[in-house]
Amino acid sequence: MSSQKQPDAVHVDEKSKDTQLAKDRSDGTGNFLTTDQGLRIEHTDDSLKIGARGPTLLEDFHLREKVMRFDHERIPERVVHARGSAAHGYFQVYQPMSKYTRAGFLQDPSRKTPVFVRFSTVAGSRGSADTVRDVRGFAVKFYTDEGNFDLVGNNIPVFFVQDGIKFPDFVHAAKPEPHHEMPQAATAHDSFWDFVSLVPETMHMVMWAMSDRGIPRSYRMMEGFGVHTFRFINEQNESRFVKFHWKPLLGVHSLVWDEAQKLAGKDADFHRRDLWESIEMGDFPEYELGVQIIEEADAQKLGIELLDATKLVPEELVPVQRIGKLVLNRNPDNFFAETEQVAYCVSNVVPGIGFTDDPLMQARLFSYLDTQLTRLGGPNFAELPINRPVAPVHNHQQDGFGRHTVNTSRANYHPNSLSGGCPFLASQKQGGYVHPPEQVSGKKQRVRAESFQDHYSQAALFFNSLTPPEQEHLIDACRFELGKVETLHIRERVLEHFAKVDGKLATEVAKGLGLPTPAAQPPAAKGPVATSPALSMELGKGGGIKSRRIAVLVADGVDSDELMAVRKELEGQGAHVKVIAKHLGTVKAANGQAVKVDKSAITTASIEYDGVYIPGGAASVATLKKDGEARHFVQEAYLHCKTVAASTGATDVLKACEVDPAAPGIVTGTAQALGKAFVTALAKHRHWDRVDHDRVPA
Ligand code: HDE
Repeated sequence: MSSQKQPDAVHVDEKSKDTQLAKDRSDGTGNFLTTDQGLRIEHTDDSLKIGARGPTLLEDFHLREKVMRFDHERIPERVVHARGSAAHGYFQVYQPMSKYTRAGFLQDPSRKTPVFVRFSTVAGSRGSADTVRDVRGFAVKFYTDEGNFDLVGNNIPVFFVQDGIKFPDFVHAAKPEPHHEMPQAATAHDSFWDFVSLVPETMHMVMWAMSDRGIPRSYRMMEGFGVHTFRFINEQNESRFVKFHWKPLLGVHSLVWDEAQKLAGKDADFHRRDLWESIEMGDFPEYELGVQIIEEADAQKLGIELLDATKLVPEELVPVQRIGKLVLNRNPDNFFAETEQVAYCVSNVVPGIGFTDDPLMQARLFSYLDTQLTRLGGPNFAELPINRPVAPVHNHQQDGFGRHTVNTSRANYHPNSLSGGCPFLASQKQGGYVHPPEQVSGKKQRVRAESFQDHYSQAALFFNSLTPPEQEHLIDACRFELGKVETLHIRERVLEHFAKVDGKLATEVAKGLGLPTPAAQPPAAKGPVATSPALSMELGKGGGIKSRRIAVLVADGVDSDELMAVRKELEGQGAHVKVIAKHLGTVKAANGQAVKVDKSAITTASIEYDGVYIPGGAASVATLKKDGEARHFVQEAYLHCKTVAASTGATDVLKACEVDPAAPGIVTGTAQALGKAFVTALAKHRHWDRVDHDRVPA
């Protein structure tokens, strides 16, 4: 019987996962309220009792079920990356990649593979703020014909430690301290920097985390990296090293630290909201998948230890080939069922993709599967709708808490004859996963290789590749974080390490801490390149103003023609305009028209926008000049180096805010002329050249 049956197979397309999930969706609209057993309920607001004021009955199964279900709603949050937001979408390859890999989803440019992507912070709890200084997770689950492939990456291409055995120590040090559980979602405390000061391999990643990469403007505007060196394996079983990258099409952009801190209070969901609203508005986040492919024979020549996750391969040395596009186009239906229950596992690979001996990666291959046993309550979490592959699943795994699958075969073991030997094994040709053969020999020992000992050269490479404003931000971040460290010798020890990265870094941070500068000791080891422009966000800026949010400040008497002209220009470029006034409803324009107000000033702030525009209209300008809230709005945007535009008739508002109309990123002129210059200035994202350290912060 079994030999005549064709094996189950799928031909995944963009909708495959959605169709599968549809079977599990439940919509109460137009339906009766029922118990979990399907029994219709006629009354749910009062428990069953004897008399109106009498005792409640144990017999009340509806009360018991409702309260019992409520009591058990919580599951453990992720031990790291607890705070996250996710979206559905698809991945499409540009060209067949058969020369390098036999992975099916990387062959056919006409096909779209469904994906589920979760972005996260690392240190904070599930309810912590989005805009804290932290690494961001960038985890992608590809539901392919050949099973799920999970690329569980970060927005920083290197990691703090080289060996997974240090991960628990590192995370303990970074998380809130054990005695009082403070601070939440922040590394600005003694135990984190104590660890850093004693484990110099952290230095490269510390540079990244203290740079503007640690405070992204949006999940849609950050890069992603697989971090480890993986393998691509082709049909001929030839193996090459590969490093994965995600490149956002909107460019890579950040917040400024003051803004990030204020956002954490004004809108703790800033990144979550940005992702959700963008997808709802049709601004689908897009990223290109990039690969750096390295021939195994060339690995030694690179002069970079590919198994050391604290090292990157500069793009100038091995270019990033862009091989496909990821598009996120659908928000989840239910946060818990999808975003919370999704389980990414580094060990989920497909034929054509393999691992390396990176000791950090090896620990991850164990950890994800293991942690999910606790978090999702047993071994059957792969059957949860969001985790279930679209590819067919057949094996002898069975039982355990929450089992969904009803196996019908009598033989639950291999080999068997009772079920004709089924399910049977697949050869490589039939899609079986074959580990690439590798010759390995050596002594069993607990050691760190000599090639893992250079901890400073790439930290220096990163620092030296930044533009002066980016370096200044990094120095300020270190002054902030170490300024919060209470133990003097920890601060001093960190400075010693900074001196081994860069003299200016150590001197400037030391000044902020009021400590003597340790003697500079530039890194002895030199990498193959002195600087890598690709590491600077500033040098790689771009992406136009699509999906950017622009605030327009108005009051009664506003010149609505000017407002319309600038709005048209901005919206023509894909930006979103929000009209802000003292109150909701409408304001009356100079020509008598009603202008709809999107937000009242009390409910919003400049930190939620990428730029500000003030249209003319004598009465509106006179009101805004006097209005403290409006002035604060403009001054704050100015201090955060955002583009501020004012029509000629509104430049008095700039004056009232002590904003120099000639400063970089300040655009003035007639509304007709101003639009284009405004768009160009907004596309620069921030104007660092007008930083004014002596101003009173808005
Ligand atoms: Fe993770 N990491 N990690 N990690 N990681 C987890 O798995 C771990 C590392 C990353 O949105 C956990 O399901 C170890 C590097 C992301 O659900 C856990 C080591 C990178 C996410 C775990 C690392 C990451 C996690 C916690 C060092 C970038 C969130 C909950 C050996 C390449 C995935 C869970 C999501 C989550 C372990 C280091 C990325 C405990 C042991 C390097 C994006 O298993």
